[in-house]
Amino acid sequence: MSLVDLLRDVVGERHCLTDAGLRASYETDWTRRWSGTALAVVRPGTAEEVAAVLRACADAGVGVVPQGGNTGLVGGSVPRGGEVVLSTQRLTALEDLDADAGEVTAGAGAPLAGVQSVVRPAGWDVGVDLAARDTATIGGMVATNAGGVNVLRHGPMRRQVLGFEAVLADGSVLRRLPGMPKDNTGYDLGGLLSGSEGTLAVLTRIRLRLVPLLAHRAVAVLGFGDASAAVDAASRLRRSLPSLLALELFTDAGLELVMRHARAAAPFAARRPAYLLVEIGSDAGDPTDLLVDALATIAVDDDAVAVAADAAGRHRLWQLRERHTEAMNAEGVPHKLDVSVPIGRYAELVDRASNVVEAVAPGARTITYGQVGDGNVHVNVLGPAAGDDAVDDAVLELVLSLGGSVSAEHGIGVAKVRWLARDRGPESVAAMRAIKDAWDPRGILNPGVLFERDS
Ligand code: 2HG
Repeated sequence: MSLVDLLRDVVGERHCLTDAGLRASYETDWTRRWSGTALAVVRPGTAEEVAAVLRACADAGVGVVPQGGNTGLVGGSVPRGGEVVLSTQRLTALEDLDADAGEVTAGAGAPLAGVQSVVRPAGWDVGVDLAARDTATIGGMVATNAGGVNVLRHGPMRRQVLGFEAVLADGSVLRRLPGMPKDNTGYDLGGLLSGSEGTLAVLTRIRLRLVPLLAHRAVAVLGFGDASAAVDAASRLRRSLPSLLALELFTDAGLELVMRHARAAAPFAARRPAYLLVEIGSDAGDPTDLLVDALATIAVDDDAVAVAADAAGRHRLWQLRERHTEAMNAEGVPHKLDVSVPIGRYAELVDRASNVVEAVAPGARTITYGQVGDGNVHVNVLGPAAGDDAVDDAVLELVLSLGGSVSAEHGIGVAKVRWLARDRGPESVAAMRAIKDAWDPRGILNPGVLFERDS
């Protein structure tokens, strides 16, 4: 019996896709920079079916690429050539919402927005939020240790994981559900799987720690003469506003693209080189006065401030930042460098990134934006061909020279494999590799992600 026939037996004809047209959307990631052909796409409906798929692929020596919402930006969720894509699309159940404890169990394939819509009426929220919320899945977010806009307040996805269910390459199932906030019983396997990018196991269910819902919000966008002034303002606001939820930086070049592609209006008439978006939250009424008082203590021109408390106004301001990704995609196939640096070097990275890009790719366009509250900069470069790594190398070299990390929230994927050892050092990579070899000795889980394929 062929592998595809075996997979059909496991998941059913309808959920084993071999037709090129049906496979296509699973084979290319959001950037369109990363794509490959899959032997088949399977959509198991239970952990047991996931286990059977993994066993069949291991026996056949065929790699498996786990995929959630396929919103990844580093090539980690799409095939490189000939693997089976294991989509978690059918693992969407939400179970056991505990409104007293603030916990819920989500199927790995549950989109973030779906979980938000279930827990918010109960007075809780998911600690991680991001622009791709309608499509990004909880399992994919844990597997990549996604960060998003509220890391300065609640930390990344790893911090939201209380318990999990996951299937190892040999089909055995690890289950720690519901999981406890205090749980000192040996190695933190849920923590290890967070950020493992599908190389150690396939996550099937996650018990999430929820955070109290801050239903009242106020948002401001401020304009500054340069990135350094915006970063200074962000640092002051971090100290003066304990209710801070998000601090996002973007530049006028990015705003220009968003205005063009998303038909958005500028936040105020006076354009500035750099912008800061600030969001605060409260569970006890409109926090606008608190925000306005804090803004009065920082140096910002009166004609470069927009504040909104109503939902439509906040949405309008957030769109200016959140639609950067789609605006970049509308311009071309961007090189995406998701990096972080110490806050003290943030403005320097924003300022120097375009110079190092220009030096290796004259005429390329560099647009930067990101979460200034946690040091995350998204350096996007338009111009160089998808397979030309020169700008990636130049930017990542700069990041390391500034004491930063080559991946802040998107992961290593296939895009940054060459940079993992440079960033973490050979000893750490050897330790990771030893774990990989112990858990997945035949190397079938997401081959080519995190580590070189043949090492
Ligand atoms: C964001 O922060 C996402 O908006 C996407 O992480 C970043 O488009 C990007 O490069």
